[in-house]
Amino acid sequence: MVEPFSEPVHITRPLLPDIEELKVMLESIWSSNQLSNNGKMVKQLELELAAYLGSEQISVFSNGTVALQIACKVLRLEGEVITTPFTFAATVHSLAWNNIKPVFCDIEEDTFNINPDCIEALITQDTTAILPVHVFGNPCNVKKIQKIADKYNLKVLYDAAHAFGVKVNGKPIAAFGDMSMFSFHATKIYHTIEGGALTFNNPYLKERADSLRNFGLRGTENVMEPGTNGKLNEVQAAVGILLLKKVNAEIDCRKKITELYRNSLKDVPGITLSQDMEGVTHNYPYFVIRIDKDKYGLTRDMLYEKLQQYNIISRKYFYPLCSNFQCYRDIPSAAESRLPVANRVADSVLSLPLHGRLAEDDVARICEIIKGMKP
Ligand code: T4K
Repeated sequence: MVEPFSEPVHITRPLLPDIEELKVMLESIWSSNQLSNNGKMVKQLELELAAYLGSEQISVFSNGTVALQIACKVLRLEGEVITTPFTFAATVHSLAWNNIKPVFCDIEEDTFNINPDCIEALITQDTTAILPVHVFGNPCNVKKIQKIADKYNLKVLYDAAHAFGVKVNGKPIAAFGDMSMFSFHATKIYHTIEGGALTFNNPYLKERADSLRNFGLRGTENVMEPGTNGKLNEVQAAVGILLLKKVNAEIDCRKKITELYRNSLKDVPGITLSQDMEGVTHNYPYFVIRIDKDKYGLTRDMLYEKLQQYNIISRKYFYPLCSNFQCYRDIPSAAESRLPVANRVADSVLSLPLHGRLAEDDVARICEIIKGMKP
């Protein structure tokens, strides 16, 4: 009988910068007296991130949600946008905040990403774009999506909140679509405490995004359009600069833990494990399992509850589906009958603890508990 953990084992713990290095950065900010509004640290961070993410043009923001809201404006999206219901609320809310109608598309059973084969049937005269999400850092079928977008003259805005550093056949994930949004929230593998970024595949878009994050100002006396305040401050940018030096080691640790989980849980009947995709350089942001209640003997919700009794904090990302939120469920495309795969997936997935400081012994113990629970 494996004992419960004495302290909670969290689904994630943030990557932290070296405190002494941060003090040096803070002293530099203090002596400059520039705390926000596109200061030295933000400019340095944008340059370093552009190199890391393989994108010539990048803008950073106070969070990923505001970045996505601004991206919709930059691309002049309106009418209807086709997206996935299997995502965090922020994806769909960003459309709604721009008075755009989300149109929900079903997902693929293996990757949990938008199913490109279901997109065309949802396109109407009002469709202006596709907003796919690289869920859990697994790249969407970028080729098929672009083909559809080209055929119908649609924009593609990727929610790459989970996909920091991911590559497809050596190509950075930011290279696909018109724009991509990355989240730098503390729960992400790379972060600026709160923060986000947009990468652009058209050199003219950055200028407008930078203006929109700063109230629509161009210079001190010109306001071109109604912008918002989406600026990242200098202290958070300093955290970002320091964490960029640590993120590769974090990804390596997470890969190792993912392999431990995979080895230990591979033969458990009723548990399906997430797998690496061919040609993809993964970043291991989440470790997701799927529960088949008939074969495992417990439902996903029962396992979730039981893990809590052992002080293991798992999460049902992404349950409930966005299409089942009260604010979206009356949209025709939100009907459960139109999203059979997404509903099935949302009812059976569970994300287990995964972060760079999670001890190998703890992973082994979590796996023993999961195996021991099977009736
Ligand atoms: N698109 C997608 C696909 C997204 O997943 C997200 C955000 C966005 C867009 C929007 O990006 P942002 O605007 O957030 O940049 C978290 C995050 O708040 C959210 O960023 C993230 N996705 C979402 C999937 O997860 P919660 O509500 O699950 O976080 P919370 O507070 O329950 O924390 C989870 C665990 O992390 C806890 O067990 C404790 C630990 N934790 C958390 C924080 C914040 C820490 O140890 N330290 C911390 O500082 O939403």
